[in-house]
Amino acid sequence: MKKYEKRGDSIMIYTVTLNAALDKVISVNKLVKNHNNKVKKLIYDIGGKATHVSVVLSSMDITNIATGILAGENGKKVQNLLEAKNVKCDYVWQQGNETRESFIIVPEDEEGSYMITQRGFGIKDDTFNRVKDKLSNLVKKDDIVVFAGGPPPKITVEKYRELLNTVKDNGGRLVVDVSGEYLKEAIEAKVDLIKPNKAEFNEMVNKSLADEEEYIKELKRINEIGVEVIALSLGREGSIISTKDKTLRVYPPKIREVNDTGCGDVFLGGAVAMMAQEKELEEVFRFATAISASKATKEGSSDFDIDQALGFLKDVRIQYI
Ligand code: TA6
Repeated sequence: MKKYEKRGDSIMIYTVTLNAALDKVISVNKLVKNHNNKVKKLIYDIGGKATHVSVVLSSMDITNIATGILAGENGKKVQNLLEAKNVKCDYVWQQGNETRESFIIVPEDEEGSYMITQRGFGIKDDTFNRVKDKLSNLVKKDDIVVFAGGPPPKITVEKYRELLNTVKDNGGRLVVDVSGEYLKEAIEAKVDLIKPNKAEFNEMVNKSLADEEEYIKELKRINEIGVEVIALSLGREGSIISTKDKTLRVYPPKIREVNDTGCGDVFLGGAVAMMAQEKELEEVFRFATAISASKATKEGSSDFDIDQALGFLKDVRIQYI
């Protein structure tokens, strides 16, 4: 992993959630179509992806600031949930709107969950400019800025690129978890780390890659363009980590899954936590995999247990391919 030039002050990490969400995690015994399925348990949790990265960093006492866009009573609920997890918030608020809701249905009789997310409200130019100005004023050389989550309406690919460039102009490092045309922009911007899943990767390369060898060929092509690290998420099967010099196949520990929602976001949070401590590639993604496995054993979308994750480290298997 790229090393920072030692700075007098410590680096800062900013997480940018442009389309935060209030998650409503609903567990049911089983989900039956055309049936009145009764709620067994309802948890309000933090949503929107980069928010989860801040939750991981703050749980490890790694200094960070959660920013992006919030609105209304739902926005206040999200900020309260973040602050209850010791996350320092500095969001831009848009008046007259409500932060969206994500509905995550977790049937207890099967693995996995069903996620239904609202699109979110349209971002006004003034709101966008305030986010851009905030990043321009705050980000310093070698700071890490994490963009994660689908952008909201009116944040065009061009505007997204403007935000990435604002960070780059200040010498910041970029970690991006996004899909579609936005992911292509991130690659063209030569960000430091991207974390697509298989579907997002196939969509981005515009073909359905058949086997590991084809994936690795495409991964190396993107490394050559200038993206330092690509973490290709394979969900429950783990991940492939690609840099110019190395390719890792990382296998997660065996766990009893309760809710897979948020695993990718907590994985990214774990990776950023290790990057900020300048750990080597293997250690970065061993920890990312372990903490993501811990999240899978929890009900909420931003829950995990650091001690449980540390216990999983020995069970994460890493192969060089
Ligand atoms: O990955 C989990 C999650 O962040 C949920 O918390 C839910 O809010 C959803 O994803 C939001 O995804 P989106 O891509 O719509 O930003």
